[in-house]
Amino acid sequence: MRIVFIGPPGAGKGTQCKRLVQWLGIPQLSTGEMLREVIGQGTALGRWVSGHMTSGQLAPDHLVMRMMSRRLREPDCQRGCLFDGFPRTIVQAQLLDEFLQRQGQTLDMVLELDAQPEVLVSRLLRRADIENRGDDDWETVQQRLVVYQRQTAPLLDYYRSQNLLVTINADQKPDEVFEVIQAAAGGA
Ligand code: B4P
Repeated sequence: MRIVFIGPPGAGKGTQCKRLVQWLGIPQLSTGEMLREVIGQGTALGRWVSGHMTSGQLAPDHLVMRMMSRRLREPDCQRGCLFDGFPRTIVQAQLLDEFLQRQGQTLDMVLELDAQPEVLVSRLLRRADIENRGDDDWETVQQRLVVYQRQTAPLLDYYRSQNLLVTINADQKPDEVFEVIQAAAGGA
């Protein structure tokens, strides 16, 4: 099974994917985590990526797709995977479609995690206190919300037109969100 998670920053994509990994036994592919690993290597590329993330911008499409296609070729992804925060632009979605088509694979479902902006901001500011992430301060979070509306939200129509989109109210407790996701994924 291949499921894409779309949602604004702080909607809980990572939180819910981690739970679903246990339940479905397929890997979680988080482009956010992949990019943070690149940054952690302290190379020139890492510093370049860090500049994008700490200003609330997305990393470049070609770089993200290169990381993702390398990961998708690994054996544990052949049975399926959870796309956590990828694709985030129409270009990434088209590149993913082309990649999957070449492999004779398809997406089963796209889950949109929907929550109110004030809920998202308060979650991310709380996370900033715990994890000290460079992109969770108030100003950067505002910028990330703008970028989500401009660059990622158009994907909802893209996947709606393919009859893949299921919208979940992510404005509930994590356990409650997970129950709804299990019901949706169980029926796919
Ligand atoms: P990500 O790492 O994907 O993170 P995110 O969007 O901030 O958060 P997510 O929705 O996963 O929230 P989480 O579960 O952690 O992206 C970070 C950055 O990487 C992007 O801004 C971008 O620059 C770059 N990037 C990533 N993918 C990219 C791509 N494809 N192309 C280009 N650039 C890319 O939850 C957040 C907090 O809320 C946590 O503290 C959690 O405990 C809490 N929480 C979650 N659900 C909750 C609930 N139901 N109730 C209460 N709290 C909850």
